[in-house]
Amino acid sequence: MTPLTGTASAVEANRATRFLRSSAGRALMVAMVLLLTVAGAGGLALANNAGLFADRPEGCVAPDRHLDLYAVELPRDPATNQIRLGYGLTPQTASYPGPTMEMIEGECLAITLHNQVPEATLAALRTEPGHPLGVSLHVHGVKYTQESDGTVHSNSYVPSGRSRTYTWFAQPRNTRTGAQGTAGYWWYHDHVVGGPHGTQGIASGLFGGLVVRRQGDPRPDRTYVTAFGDRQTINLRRSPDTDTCDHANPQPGPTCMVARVGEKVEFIVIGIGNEMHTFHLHGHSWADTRTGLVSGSNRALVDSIPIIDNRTLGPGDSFGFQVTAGDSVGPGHWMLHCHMQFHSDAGMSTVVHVLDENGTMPQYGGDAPPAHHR
Ligand SMILES: [Cu+2]
Repeated sequence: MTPLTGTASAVEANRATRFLRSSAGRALMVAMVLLLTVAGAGGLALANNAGLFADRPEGCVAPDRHLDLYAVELPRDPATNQIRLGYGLTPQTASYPGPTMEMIEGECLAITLHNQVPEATLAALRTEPGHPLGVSLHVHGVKYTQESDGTVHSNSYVPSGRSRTYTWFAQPRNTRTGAQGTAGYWWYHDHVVGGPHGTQGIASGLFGGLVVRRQGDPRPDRTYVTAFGDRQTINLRRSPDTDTCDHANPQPGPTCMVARVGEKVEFIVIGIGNEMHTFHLHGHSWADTRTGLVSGSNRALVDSIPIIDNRTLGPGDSFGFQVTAGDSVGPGHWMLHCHMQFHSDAGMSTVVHVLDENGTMPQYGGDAPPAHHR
């Protein structure tokens, strides 16, 4: 806590003490104690009923920001004919992964999830007889109450055609209370579709990345999410479908990772499904820290942090980092792939296209294009 805040608190405390010593203050205090007693008894009597949990975490006085998020059915996967679902800030822009959420520590975010997935689709994905039909929003890393858990047992999911507001709090670090803060690379996903763990929701596309920044963190120019999953997939796709960049007019997106030399590019890496993976990026490396960066000239600190270009990723894990595109290596079609060889051989591979300063897609040397290239 800064000295300024401490001074302000002391003034408040003195003012409160003076008020409580006055007769009006004493009368108000008696009234408040009575009110709390009545409310407390009522709360205990109702505590067995569902739906009476606090709707936001302590520290979140009111949402600072509000978003609408839509869960929709997307066209089936052309390669496997599997059902595909996606989250979007509008129904028309839903995708897998869903929109990247960004928060800053101290911020409280309210997200209203609108379930536009037809009930028949949810029924087709159900793996447990009688399991409720709905979608939800469950988040890692930030704070939320049972009301925003996104699970069936807490009744915090959304039937088809309905909406529900979830509240996330990016609790800040507080050395006085010992709170470690929530800054980091996280993800959000459905926890209801198919069965009580949302296994079918995640496998169908209901997931996305979340970055919580700490005050003063450097901001990237671009952020890409790569979810490593089962069946040797990146964002549920296998090469060549992992990279659909139009070389004449590349449009950044989940299947077109593109940046100009010198841009700060951020990756959010998520492990979904059941298998272990190793994330590897060609031509770039990063510090194995919260941000992928390490600053300062403290030699002992800097030397204690490994610089890596490959990191293991288990189910549910997430990490992220920023790199300078093409730093010292220039433009190129830099591979990004799982380094379990049988995974990469099966198509768990994509490309980050680093363009030159003019935004020109680099040409391949030699006669034959690389194997990943359509
Ligand atoms: Cu893998």
